[in-house]
Amino acid sequence: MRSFVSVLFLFAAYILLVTARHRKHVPQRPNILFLLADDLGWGDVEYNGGRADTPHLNALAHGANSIQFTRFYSGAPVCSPTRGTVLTGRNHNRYCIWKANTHSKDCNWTKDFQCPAKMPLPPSEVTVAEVLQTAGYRTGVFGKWHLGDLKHVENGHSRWSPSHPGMHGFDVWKVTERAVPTVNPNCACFDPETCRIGRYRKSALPACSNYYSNNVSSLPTPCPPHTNSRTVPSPPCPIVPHPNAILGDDSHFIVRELKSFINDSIASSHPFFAYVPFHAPHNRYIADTAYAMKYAEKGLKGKERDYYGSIEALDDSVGEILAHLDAVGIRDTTMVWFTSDNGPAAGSPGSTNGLEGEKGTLYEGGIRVPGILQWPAIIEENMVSDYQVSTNDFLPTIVDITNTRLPDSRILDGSSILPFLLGVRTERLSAMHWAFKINGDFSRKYTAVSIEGDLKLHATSRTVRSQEAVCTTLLRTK
Ligand SMILES: [Ca+2]
Repeated sequence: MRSFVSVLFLFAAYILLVTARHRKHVPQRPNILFLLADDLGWGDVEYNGGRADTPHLNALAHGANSIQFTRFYSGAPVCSPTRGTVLTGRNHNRYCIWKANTHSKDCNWTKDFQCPAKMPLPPSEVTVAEVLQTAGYRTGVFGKWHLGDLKHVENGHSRWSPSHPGMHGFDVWKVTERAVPTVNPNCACFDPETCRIGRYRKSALPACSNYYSNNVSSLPTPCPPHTNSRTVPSPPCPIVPHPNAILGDDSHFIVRELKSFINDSIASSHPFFAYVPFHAPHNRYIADTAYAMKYAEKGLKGKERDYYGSIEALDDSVGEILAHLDAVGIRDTTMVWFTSDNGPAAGSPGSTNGLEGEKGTLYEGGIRVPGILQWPAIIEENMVSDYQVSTNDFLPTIVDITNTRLPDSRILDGSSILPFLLGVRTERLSAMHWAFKINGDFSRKYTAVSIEGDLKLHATSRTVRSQEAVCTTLLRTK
């Protein structure tokens, strides 16, 4: 009898322990930072065998309040589609962003909404920024937008396009339309040696307007700050390039803008969401002088020197962000996500550290990317986890944590990882799916992939017209 009571007591204690763990208090209004590298391969970070020095990312991955995900996936194998998945929680094929640089004529939605922009994220999509903006968050995006041109020409004047970040829930934005050089980003430049020292042909100066912003003092009223996420300004507001020359490393510029946004958010007593899509290490990767010299001293030159140098500049920028969170006392109340939008580009020095494929493919090297989440409020000890996460999961997770809602019952392709963070769930319940057309061209081969547990279904078709799968393989992803 005594042993039965003892067992009963131990069982009750176990239940209490488990329940207490599951009752862990979840702060509903954390600050949220989503840091996104561009074309950073699985093997490009030092902690996964990369050749660039990434001490800050190493520390973040190994930090006491971090999870290092070994199975973190981008929602697509190229830029624009993955960015759509981050913001919407939905597969990019649902809103016609088949590829990077998709032109609006490819999209059916333009029949109902005349958008002159390229690569537009449709206004009908609801972004995580809109959800959080509605919930009282201050929202900002700094870096590479790549979800629609920011401007269009109307009656000879450059105007805001209907697909800029202000249309998608961002209060503050300083963004580019697409890739820019990782040094001196505000000017078109094609030669690393020339770009590095900021020496441009005068003929290139008119092109020095890659960054656009909605809160520069030169904007006329009543346009700025443009915070209405659904209304096209009427009359359309002129789009104004960032007024100052941006010299030096682009990642550092982005962080300076981000720190200012964080400080303003604290001053306004609002929680913030900042989406920070860096340009590094996407081509044209150019290392700023100090970084270039460091890797030159290691015997590297040309593309390798600049590629690794631009990654270390990115790493230093991440370190600067984390130091700033400490300096202003919000490290514990801020969740920090870090990942990449796809694998390394073919022809770049980027590394998958042995994973098959590269950017543009749905093999592991194209979509399995570095992934880290730091959140001291919930994560109490470092964990290296093979729990599968996709960029599609970001919005559902944030909606779950903040106890917010989407305005309708639209289909989401991601799922919340909060149950995993709380220890309630140890394995992903739902499969993850990709469908990608090479170069977005329907007449060429497409690939569809599903991952469930350790199994990966990889199907290809010669033509989408035939709907005929000519190759289907089932393979283990590890
Ligand atoms: Ca990319």
